[in-house]
Amino acid sequence: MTEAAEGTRFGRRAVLGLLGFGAAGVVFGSKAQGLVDKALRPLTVRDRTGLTSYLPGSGRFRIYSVTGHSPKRTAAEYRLTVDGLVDEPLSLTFEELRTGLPQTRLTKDFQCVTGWRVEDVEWAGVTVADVLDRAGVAAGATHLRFHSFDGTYTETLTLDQARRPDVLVAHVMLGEPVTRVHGGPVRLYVAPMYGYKSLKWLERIEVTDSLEPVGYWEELGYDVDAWIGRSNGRRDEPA
Ligand SMILES: Nc1nc2c(c(=O)[nH]1)N[C@H]1C(S)=C(S)[C@@H](COP(=O)(O)O)O[C@H]1N2
Ligand SMILES: [Mo]
Repeated sequence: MTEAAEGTRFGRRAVLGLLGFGAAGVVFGSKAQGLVDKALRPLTVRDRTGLTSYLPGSGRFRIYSVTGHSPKRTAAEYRLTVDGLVDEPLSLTFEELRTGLPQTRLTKDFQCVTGWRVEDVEWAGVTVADVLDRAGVAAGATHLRFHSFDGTYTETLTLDQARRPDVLVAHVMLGEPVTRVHGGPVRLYVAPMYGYKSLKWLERIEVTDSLEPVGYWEELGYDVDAWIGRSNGRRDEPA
């Protein structure tokens, strides 16, 4: 079976499986993304009919998971580890993230590097800057590496990028607790950058002195500094 045909079969089955969660579509990470997109078109036509707005929580997002599934972690069992070059490693509960640290709210767009955009999304959570202040960043640190409990996806930011006031450890998206398919209970939201920086199912922030290894999509050729409108050869409006 060709790569494209396999992507088609897997894509359709997973889309059908996920529709119950309110997903509009699923795309799997592969260099054949364009082919997978084509294969999914009959199902994502629902976007244009407006049907997805009746599906709870989906907004107009497309649901992406490079592993092909949505890992599950309840709010009660959730922990966010902050470690590496820090003064004091942290293990934060969902409750601490929701009530024990300063809360930041943002209403901003979400822009995927493949072209789709969702306007005026309501986000809330704790800025990465506030999380870092709690842990204390040790001398020599230059980068953060974010890890997902899907076991595969990673992302990086420089310390300066991560300290911006519009970079969130988010527990609210679309004005509601982040749903499982959108990376709940806790995901990253990096407002000034393309969507691939907004890692879902966040479980660990590692403070390091090295950019390497780069994140999942960067390894496949996407820009490390993913500024909306100023990277990846695209010209989109900032969020
Ligand atoms: N763990 C994980 N995070 C991820 C991805 C992924 O496949 N796995 N896809 C990224 C990409 S390319 C985009 S555009 C957004 C999509 O977010 P959504 O699935 O909530 O629409 O998640 C980003 N974060
Ligand atoms: Mo994306």
